[in-house]
Amino acid sequence: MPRGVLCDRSTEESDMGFALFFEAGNKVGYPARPHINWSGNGGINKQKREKEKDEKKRLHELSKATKHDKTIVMKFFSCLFALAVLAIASSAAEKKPNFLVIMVDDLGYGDLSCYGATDLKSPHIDALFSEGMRFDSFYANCPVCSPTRASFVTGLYPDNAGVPGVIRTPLPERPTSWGNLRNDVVTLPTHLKKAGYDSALIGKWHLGMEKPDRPTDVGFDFFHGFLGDMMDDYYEHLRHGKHYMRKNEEAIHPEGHATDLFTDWTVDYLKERKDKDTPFFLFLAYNAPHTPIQPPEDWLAKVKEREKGIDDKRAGLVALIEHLDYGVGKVVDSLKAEGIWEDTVVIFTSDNGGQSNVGARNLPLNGGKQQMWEGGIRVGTCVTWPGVIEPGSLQKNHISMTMDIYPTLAEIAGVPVDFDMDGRSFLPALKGEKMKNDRPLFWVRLEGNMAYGGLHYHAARIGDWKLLRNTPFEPYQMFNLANDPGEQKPIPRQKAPQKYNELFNSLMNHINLSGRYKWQRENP
Ligand SMILES: [Ca+2]
Repeated sequence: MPRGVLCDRSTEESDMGFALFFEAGNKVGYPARPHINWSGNGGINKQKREKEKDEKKRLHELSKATKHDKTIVMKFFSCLFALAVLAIASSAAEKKPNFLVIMVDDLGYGDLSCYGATDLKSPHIDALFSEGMRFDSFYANCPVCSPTRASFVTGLYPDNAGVPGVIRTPLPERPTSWGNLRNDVVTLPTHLKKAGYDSALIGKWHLGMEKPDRPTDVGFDFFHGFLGDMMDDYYEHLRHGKHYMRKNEEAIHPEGHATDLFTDWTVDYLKERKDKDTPFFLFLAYNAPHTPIQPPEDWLAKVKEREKGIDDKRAGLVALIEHLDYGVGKVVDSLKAEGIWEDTVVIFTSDNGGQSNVGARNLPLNGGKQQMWEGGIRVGTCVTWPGVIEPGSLQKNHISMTMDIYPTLAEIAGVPVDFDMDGRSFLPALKGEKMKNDRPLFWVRLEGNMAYGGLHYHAARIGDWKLLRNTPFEPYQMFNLANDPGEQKPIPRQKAPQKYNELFNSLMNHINLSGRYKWQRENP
C-alpha cells in the first residue's frame, strides 16, 4: 500500500501496530535460539554430533516454519489493514450530505432584516444567511408559484417543464390551470435516488392535485403537506372549499396554523432520520408569507406593540414573516439537536418576489410578484454547508436560478446530470470559484385573467442587459442593470440596437424551442 495515497495518519498508526505485535511475539510466542557447545569427540561425540545435527535440522525446520508463520501472519494483517483502509476510503467516498431546501412563498427581496427591513425581525433566517453563502443575484424562475416549483423539480425552464403558468383548482366559470407537469422527465427526487437519497416533501406542492402529478407519483418517498395552489385560511387549509391536505396519498385533517404544522412535521422527520444510514433530500415548502395574510394573533399583537404607527396591512405581513422565521429557527435547531447539521446542505430561497399590494417590501428593486421587474423574480437566497462553505461569504453578482439547484445537488450527491437540462450547477460558486455570468436567461408566464388574456409574457437577461414586459399587451423595455438596478431608466432600442436585437432574438429562439412542449392535460 503506497504511503501518501491514502490517509497518512491511518497508515502510520497501523505500521506502529505491526511493530508492537512482532516485538510482543518474539517475547512470548516464539522459542529462543538454544546455546550449543561444540567441544569433545569419539562415539559419544559422534552420537552427540548426530544429536546436534538432528537438533540443528529441527531448529532449521522450526525456523522455516516460524518464518512461514510470520509470513502468514504478516499477510493476514496486511490484508486486514488494506481492507480497513479501503473501508475508510469507501465510506468517505460514499458519505453524502443530506439536502434541506427551504422554499418560502412570496417573500419580498427586502423583507428580511438582513436585507434591510427595519420594521421586521428575522433573526433565525438572518443567522442562516450568516452561517453560509449569501446570493444577492439569485433568481426565481418565474414571478409566480407553480412555474418556479416546476423548474426546481425538473431543472428546466418552466415552459420546457410543461408549466408556463399556475396550476389551480378548477372553477366552472373559466379555465384556471395553465400548466401540466411533464411526466417524461427525470425529477430531482428520482435522480437523487440513484445516489441512495430518500426524498420527502413537507408543505406546499402546487404541481398537480391528481395522479400522475402528486409528489409521491413523481419520486418523493414521503409527502406531508397540501397539494393545492394556496389555502384560503391558514387554519382551515381549504381552497375553494376543497381539502388538499395529505400524508402521502391519504387525506388528513390536522389542526393548527399551516406554518406550525409544517415546522412540526419537519422536526418529526428529522428525528426519524438521524439514525438512518441513507442520506435524505427534504424539500420544505412553507406557504407563508403567501396570502391570506393571517399570522397567529399573538404574533400580530407583538408586532403592533413593538412597531408603533405601523399600518395594519404591513403589520399582518410582518407578523406572518416573523412567525415563519420562528419556524425556520426551530427546523435549524432541530438539525443541530439531532446532530445532522454538520452533514447537511441547507438552501433557503423563495419561489418569487413579494406581493406589493399586501404590503411586501421588495426594495431596492422595482415591482413585485407577477411582474418581470427584478422585484418579481430576484429572491434572497443562501446556502449553508458546514466545513465546505465559508460562513458569512457573499456572492453579490453571481447569477443562478431555481432550476440550477437540481444539477448542483446532483453534482454534490455524486450523480452529475448527464442529460439535457436548462439548469447549470453552481457548485463551483459554492466552493468560492468564479463562474461566468454569460449565459442568456429567460422568464415566462402564461396567465388567463383579464390582465393577461391567456397569453405569455417574458423577460430575458444577457450579461447586465435585460429585456422585459409585464403583460402580453405592452411593448418590451430594455434596461442595463449594472447602471440601473432599480429599472427606472429604459434604454430605447435605437440607443443600443445590437443589445436589443441580441436579447430579442435570443428570447424568440427560446420561445420557439419551448413550443415543443405541451402544457395542457390530455383531459382538462
Ligand atoms: Ca409564490
